[in-house]
Amino acid sequence: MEIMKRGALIVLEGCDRSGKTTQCQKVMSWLQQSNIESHFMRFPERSTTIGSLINKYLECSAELEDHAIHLLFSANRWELMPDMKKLLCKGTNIIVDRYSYSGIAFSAAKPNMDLTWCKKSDSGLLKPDLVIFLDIDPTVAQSRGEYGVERYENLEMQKLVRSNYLKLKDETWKMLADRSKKSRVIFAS
Ligand code: DGP
Ligand code: NA
Ligand code: NA
Repeated sequence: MEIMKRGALIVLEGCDRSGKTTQCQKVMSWLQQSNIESHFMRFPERSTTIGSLINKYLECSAELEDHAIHLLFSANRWELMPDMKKLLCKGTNIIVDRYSYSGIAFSAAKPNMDLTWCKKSDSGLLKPDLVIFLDIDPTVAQSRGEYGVERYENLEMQKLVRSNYLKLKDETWKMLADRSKKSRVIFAS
């Protein structure tokens, strides 16, 4: 009897302009060339009803109270959980551009929001098998194209977000340092 292997849930995380989207595309094309059944997803997924509200918030065309938008980001992950479970169960790997760690790191960077509270609404979501964190110096990110277009893209916020990410790191994380900085080396945690 052939035993079906569950797909792997692989998440890429990092501050804004850390290069996640580019790296996700590279990983996806490598997987496809290698004939490894894989599916790409991203959070926030802006195409749903909840996602369109999140999109308006990020583009600054809507204002939402901090806790309320936090819960919407979380709901956006919950609404896609059944699809993710189905894919993983039939053996498809999923590569995800951002996940709960963004949810916690970004929201908890706001005044009057803390990590413990922010973790609660994502508790029970599928746990990733691997989290690849693209670590970039927020001042380097700031110099990249189109920086500052969306709500959270400012240096103060991104510094707080990075320090929150580092508090969330666990045994599933691999840290990739930015290669444009010569003093740093790529290391596996
Ligand atoms: P992106 O589409 O990857 O550029 O992400 C959009 C922005 O939203 C980015 O600044 C990170 C932020 N973000 C992603 N997920 C969450 C979340 O769950 N909560 C909050 N507060 N921000 C998030
Ligand atoms: Na962004
Ligand atoms: Na805070």
